[in-house]
Amino acid sequence: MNLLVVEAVDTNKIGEVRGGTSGSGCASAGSSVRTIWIEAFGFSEVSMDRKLIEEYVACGPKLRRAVAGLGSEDLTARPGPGKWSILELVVHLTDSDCISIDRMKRMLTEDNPSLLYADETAYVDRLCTHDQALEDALTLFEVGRRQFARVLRKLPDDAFERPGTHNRRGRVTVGAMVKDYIEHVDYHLKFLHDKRQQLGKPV
Ligand code: NI
Repeated sequence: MNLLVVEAVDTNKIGEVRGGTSGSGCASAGSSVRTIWIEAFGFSEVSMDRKLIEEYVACGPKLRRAVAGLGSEDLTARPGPGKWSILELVVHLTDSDCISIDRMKRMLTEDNPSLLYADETAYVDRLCTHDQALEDALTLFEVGRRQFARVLRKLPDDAFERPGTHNRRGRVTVGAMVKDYIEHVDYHLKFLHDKRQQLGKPV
């Protein structure tokens, strides 16, 4: 079925609505109230809870645990739900993190910078994802968050309200992005766990 899909917690895509099937990893039909709210208003207002920074870092080990015990055939198989393999899903999370951390850095160092759309489906389809290494993707993800958390922990409260303007979604803030990128991992881990189930290798 062709649906208008809201990519629920893809911070680099929040608010973007596009036509397509709900098969790919991020493009789930499971749009949440939060997503609809973000869709309507362009950004999520959150007061920064410092514990979120530690949750943000903890996503690295959590992602690593989620792929434990999988062989190369498991990683490149394409069990449902979603069209992506587990390797594609992990590389997507790593690519999204590289983009989001760069965006937050620019929001912290420039006044309301422009943030450009990135096509996650094209990243997976055109960037030789199955030729990328799981271990390096996990390492990039973990190291990126661990290093950026050292910055986040030192920021004054008002820094989390610093905005950027996405060319499709409008205003976002640093604090909202930290929260959304915790949710981004949890969102995709649900797919990953279901894929493992289909492979006969539940967590
Ligand atoms: Ni995503």
